[in-house]
Amino acid sequence: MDIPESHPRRLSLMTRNKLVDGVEKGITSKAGLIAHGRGEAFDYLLGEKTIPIAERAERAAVKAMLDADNPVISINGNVAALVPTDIIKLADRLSAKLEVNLFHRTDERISRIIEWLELHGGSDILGGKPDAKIPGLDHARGLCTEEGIFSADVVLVPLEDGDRAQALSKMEKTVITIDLNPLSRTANAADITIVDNIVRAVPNMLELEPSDAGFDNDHNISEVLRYISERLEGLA
Ligand code: PTJ
Repeated sequence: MDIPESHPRRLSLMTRNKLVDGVEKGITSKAGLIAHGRGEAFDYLLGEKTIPIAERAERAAVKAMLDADNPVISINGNVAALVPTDIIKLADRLSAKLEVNLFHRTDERISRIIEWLELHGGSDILGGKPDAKIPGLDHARGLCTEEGIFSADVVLVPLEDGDRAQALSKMEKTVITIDLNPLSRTANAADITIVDNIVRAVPNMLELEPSDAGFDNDHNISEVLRYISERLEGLA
């Protein structure tokens, strides 16, 4: 769909179009459209911008990934559709592996996402041949690779399902997420929670200096909730 340059919600509509295209290309799941709608609602509450609290978490995430022995970025159908080029650049900056790992898993969608990422300059993308399983998750959702997510010490799981984030945390990995919903189970299971839209967070993480000085995730999530509540009070 063509969106006029003058449309006040152009950016948001273009982002939606990427996901609709993702569904049409067999990359994004239909449930991914619903997940994005939930994210958009929270983005409205933040004012559709990266708040300083989120930037703090982004810096801490960059530091944790740079300090890791085996950092891995998990890719799902929404991440692939929204930020294919930037997520590859981020893996490059952080010397991280990329692994396609899906909630609504089908072999066909995994292959299409790998091809899509290769088209955007990615290489050695894991996930096509799972040979390990995250304990505590039922069969398909737990599949992963030994080389990637299974042996990762630090894992970035943007837009993740709560069960899987909790299962990764039980494996004693440092779990980083990007999730616009500060109330989600994933947001609360993670060690570093970036409450920001992935379309802003990943480009930010390409530029920001790493720093975890004084970072405390529980405190950070509380600050996000306070920010939203004060903003709404102001608007009311
Ligand atoms: O491609 P698959 O099969 O792996 O499925 C991917 C989805 C996202 C459908 C799947 O993981 C899922 O159902 O996730 P949830 O449980 O809906 O959680 C996704 C979280 O991401 C929610 O808390 C949303 O608010 C949040 N979210 C959605 N869009 C964005 C977002 N966070 C940051 N940026 C977004 N653009």
